[in-house]
Amino acid sequence: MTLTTQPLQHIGAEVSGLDITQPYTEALKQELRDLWYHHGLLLFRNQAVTPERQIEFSRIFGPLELHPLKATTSAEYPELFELENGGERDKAMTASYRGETIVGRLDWHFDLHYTGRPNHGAVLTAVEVAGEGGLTGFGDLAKAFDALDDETRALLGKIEVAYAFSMQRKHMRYVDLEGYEPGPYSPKKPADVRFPNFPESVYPAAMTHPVSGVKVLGIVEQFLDRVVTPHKVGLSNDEAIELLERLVAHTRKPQFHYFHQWQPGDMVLWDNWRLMHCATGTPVGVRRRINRTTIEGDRQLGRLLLDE
Ligand SMILES: O=C(O)CCC(=O)C(=O)O
Ligand SMILES: [Fe+2]
Repeated sequence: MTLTTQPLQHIGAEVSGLDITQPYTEALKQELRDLWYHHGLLLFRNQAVTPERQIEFSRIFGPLELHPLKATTSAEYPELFELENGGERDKAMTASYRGETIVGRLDWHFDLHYTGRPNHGAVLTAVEVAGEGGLTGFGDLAKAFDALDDETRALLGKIEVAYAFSMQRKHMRYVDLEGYEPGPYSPKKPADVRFPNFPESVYPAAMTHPVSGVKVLGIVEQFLDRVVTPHKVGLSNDEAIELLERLVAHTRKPQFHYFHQWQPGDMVLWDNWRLMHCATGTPVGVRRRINRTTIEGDRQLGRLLLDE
């Protein structure tokens, strides 16, 4: 197999020449890992995906992880996490955004961020594509870091940020709450979705990718709470809040984003130590199914604020 790449819009690359029904040589596996680190986001089209093949492909990038949200893992394949819209789980995922009722919208986030140990990456495959909506957005925070001015980059090198896990979107400080109304069944506390009550987590504002060494902006809007001890770097609380507002606005610039509209046979792999992602959600009643496998995070990128 000979792989070729084509840039996607703004970030990431589409890879041609892979056939997941064929065996992988060691050289091909290494080439795929190199492309993953280089681009952060890889799209493969027209793949004859089965759960077994998705699991085998994902293992090229590391051991697989089971997600804490047990309710949605596949009974047959514990490594497979089924994301479904248009089924019985819709109720808890439904909310209103500027008068529109939407199922499964997710703000920009890193997966498992609240554990201090985000998974290394994940693979999504299209099982059933939505007739309307259902895009997955990716944002390259290495590119976002590079695009900052020198002064801001130097300041970020001295700062840590705290993230406060919460189930209610309206409690999050830096997401866009304009016109947002939770739905009648929106979860109110972690136990409502069988989640543990995660403590706050703290990350460097300028993260270093553990493998590639690239600098990654450690700012993502979901759960973002505050700069830790801003006075230590000479910032007032007001200045610290304004800094986070400015950085969140920076991460929202389309030049760092790629939104994937799913087609049957699509498979997407991303580096969760570098890219944030989001989901646009679907209108009520629209069916969509994505199968997901998760590549284990074997490094502690953040710490939990348990007893400080
Ligand atoms: O449904 C999607 O498009 C992505 C959902 C998501 O955030 C994830 O799989 O981690
Ligand atoms: Fe996610």
